[in-house]
Amino acid sequence: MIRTGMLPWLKILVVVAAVSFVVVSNNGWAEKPPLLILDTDFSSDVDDTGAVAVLHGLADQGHVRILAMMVSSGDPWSVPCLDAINTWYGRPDIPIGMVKGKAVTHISKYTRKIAEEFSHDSPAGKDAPDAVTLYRKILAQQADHSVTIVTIGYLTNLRNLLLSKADAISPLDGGTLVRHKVKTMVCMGGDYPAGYEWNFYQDVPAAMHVVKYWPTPVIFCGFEVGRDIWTGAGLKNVRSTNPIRRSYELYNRLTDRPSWDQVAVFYAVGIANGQESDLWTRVYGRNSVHPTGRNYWHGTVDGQADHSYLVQRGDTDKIAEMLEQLMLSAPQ
Ligand SMILES: [Ca+2]
Repeated sequence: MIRTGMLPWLKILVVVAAVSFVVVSNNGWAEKPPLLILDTDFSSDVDDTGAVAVLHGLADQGHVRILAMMVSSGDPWSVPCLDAINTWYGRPDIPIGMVKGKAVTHISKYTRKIAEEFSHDSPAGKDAPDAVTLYRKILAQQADHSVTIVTIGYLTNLRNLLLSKADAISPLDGGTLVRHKVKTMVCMGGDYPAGYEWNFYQDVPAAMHVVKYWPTPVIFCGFEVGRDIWTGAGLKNVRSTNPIRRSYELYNRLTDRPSWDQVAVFYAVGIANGQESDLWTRVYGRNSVHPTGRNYWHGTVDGQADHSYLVQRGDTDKIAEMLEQLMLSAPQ
């Protein structure tokens, strides 16, 4: 299913690859899996667990290498829950960073249960590594312009990263480090061309700062993109020992749910591979976040602006089926 969905991406792949210098193989994927960091709130909604399943599914197919995951939620169970899911997928050593300082915190329907029911070796959230320190360590070790970041939660960690100072890890301040090491950021946040969306209004100062100052191209996946793509009920068909199934069971009794975060992760892996999707097109321009938390889109700039947002053009049911198949993927 995933390969069928990918084939039309090949149409303009050669052009994209020539621009971004991604070496691709004949099947349209980069020969060397591109590097990706996931930043997630992983607590208040369950589409984050679906997105992590999509990411592991694509990693199992050899299409991405997961460098690290960062948690932007203050929920102390988020990190152990995430580590439990990574462990179940056979990647127990993915470094996980935790937001420090002021953090948006909600009671989760699933994080504590998953952390208690599934094995992992992660400390509680407050003892987990600082996300900014981990970002700096990971980024400092990578080649220039080699890392894709996908954020599917609040922008707290990324704001804190931008504001970080030079230190023993790197002589570069956060903004310069990001500008050197990051290729693209994909952001599930906002509503386009204008609106009011959870990931932005939960931490408005962070959203305002990141949207204004992030120094690489940013592709926004808005509320309206994932809203109509419903997935999750298919998890009834996998074994009960699957933690993704368990999280949906705890969240909404294994019924369907919009796929905001799955879309962002799926798109991010594609774009990290140098693929432009025929499932979504892009509108170029410039995003901004108002102090109320509302976001506004500002025109186009000859297709050269460093902000763009996705507009769906593929079939909703086919996208949902493709994403859900990835969510059902078992560890390799
Ligand atoms: Ca999320």
